[in-house]
Amino acid sequence: FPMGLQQHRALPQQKSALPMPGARGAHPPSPGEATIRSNAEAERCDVKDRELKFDIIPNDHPYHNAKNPRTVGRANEKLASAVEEVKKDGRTCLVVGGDHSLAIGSISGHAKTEPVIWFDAHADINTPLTSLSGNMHGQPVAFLLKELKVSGVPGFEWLKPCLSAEDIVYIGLRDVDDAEHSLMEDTFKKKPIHLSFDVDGLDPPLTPATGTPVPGGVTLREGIYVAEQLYKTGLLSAVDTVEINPRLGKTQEEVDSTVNTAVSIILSGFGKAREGSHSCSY
Ligand code: NNH
Ligand code: MN
Ligand code: MN
Ligand code: MN
Repeated sequence: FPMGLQQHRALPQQKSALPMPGARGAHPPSPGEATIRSNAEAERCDVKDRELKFDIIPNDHPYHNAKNPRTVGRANEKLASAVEEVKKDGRTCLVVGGDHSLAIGSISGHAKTEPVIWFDAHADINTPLTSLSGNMHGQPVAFLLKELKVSGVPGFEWLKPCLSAEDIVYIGLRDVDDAEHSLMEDTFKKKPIHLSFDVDGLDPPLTPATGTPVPGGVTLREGIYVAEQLYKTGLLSAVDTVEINPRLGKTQEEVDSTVNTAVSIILSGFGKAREGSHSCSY
């Protein structure tokens, strides 16, 4: 069911909504729904929810390696219209669900979907031809991408792929199938990366000699990790390290820790790995 939330506190005119899919039909709010609603309302959100009833299509035979295509396709068609309505209502849409295949409907219904941040251990970019599991939750990105031209899947006649490869950012990937890796290599063009690193993004005790420290920053471990990972892409082509101001250090120690922190970030960006490495590519 889709639900609408209105945030009174931060952005008075911004409202939000949640469609929550579930195949049970009309039902009293589940404990999960009630918990979300009461917590959201405690935060002074104006919650508007709605029921979505999904049909289970009998004899829903697989289409290649896509299981239950008609059931999933029609559920997503409904979800897409529900999300569209929530957006017309001027609300922010929240979908709480089980199966990630719901992103096909959710993203299609949310016409303005650039960029999409795909936060997941998995790339979910299998097609009905490449999937090893047959699970639809491993395929939504392929269905949404214009480049992959997935078509002919029963239940998805309504779907028009709405995303281009450059609209997707993945965060957290760590279990990508071989076929998915090939699809990603073919689909996503690798562009050189420019890292502009303001040391005040780190936690102030790490770089006290900077002009505008703000508490609650990134740890050294996290900062180094980011730089190491960027190095490992092989695409890092320029780096700024900024807001290092030795004159603002109150003691020599403050100056030193600021400089040392910056140096370790820089070295990580240029190939120094904490587990050891043969050489840096300065
Ligand atoms: N890549 C596997 C598949 O396509 C696993 C996908 N599983 C997920 N994706 N949970 O988020 O079946
Ligand atoms: Mn997923
Ligand atoms: Mn996943
Ligand atoms: Mn700054």
